[in-house]
Amino acid sequence: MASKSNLSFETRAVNHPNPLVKRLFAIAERKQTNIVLSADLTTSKELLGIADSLGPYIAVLKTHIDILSDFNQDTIDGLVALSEKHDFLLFEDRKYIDIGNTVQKQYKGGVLKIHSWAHIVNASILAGEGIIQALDQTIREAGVQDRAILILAEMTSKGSLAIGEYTRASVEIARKYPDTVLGFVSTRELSKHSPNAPSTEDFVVFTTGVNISSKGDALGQQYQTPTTAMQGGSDFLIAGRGIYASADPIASVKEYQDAGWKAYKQRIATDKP
Ligand code: S5P
Repeated sequence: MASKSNLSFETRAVNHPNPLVKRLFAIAERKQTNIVLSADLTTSKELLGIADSLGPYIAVLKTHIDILSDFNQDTIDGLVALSEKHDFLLFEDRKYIDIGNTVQKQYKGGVLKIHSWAHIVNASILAGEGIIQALDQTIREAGVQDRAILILAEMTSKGSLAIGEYTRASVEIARKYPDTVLGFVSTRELSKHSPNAPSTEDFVVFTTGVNISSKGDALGQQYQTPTTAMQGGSDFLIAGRGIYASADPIASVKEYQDAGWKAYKQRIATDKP
């Protein structure tokens, strides 16, 4: 049994080998939040505005940097400054999916230079292990301590094919890169009952498709609540429109923060390994 989800972030941070995970858990405990704001805004002004106003209540800001109509270096400088001001990590939801050689160029270069500013990126293993090898290599070559990868092991959209063997392979590949793969984007904890899990293993689970008041959208998105996500073994809750598109985003982010933190506290108080 390798589930660590019954332990507090503080305890997990002590034993975790990855410095970025230690930092993430420390941020969560310090700010008492496990909310990842999916800030899918389309102008730099809106993105930086929401990051500044909601920054105090979140652990991570997730971006889709390629949806900005006016992306430029000031956008990046602004995001980095706000991540320091409000003590949150930056997660670029790039969902890399190509051969390793191409992905290295997409990660390091282009106009977006994602490696230079995003603490966390995610990738699909549809194309095989080479993609993780490529991202891992780039992170190692740069020699920085604060870059890591999440494997997109499941998806929330209706009819998703990221299931079964694909999801199992995601876990197997993650195990081979313990220094740079910190966990998964998935709807639930994946490695809990896995017979091959080493006892030290502690993947971090980021769960998207989280919304308190909606079940889904017209384009196939499917939601669960903060409470069900946490009961399923999630560690960090990714929420977008439920927060930024509400009438009062500050009130909403506080509501998600309270729900997520309460469910986390309940889990560590009651769950048994
Ligand atoms: O399976 C997934 C994986 C991701 S990263 N389903 C998702 O919805 N996402 C992302 O989470 C999606 O790209 C979007 O940025 C966010 C969900 O936004 P919301 O507005 O539906 O909460």
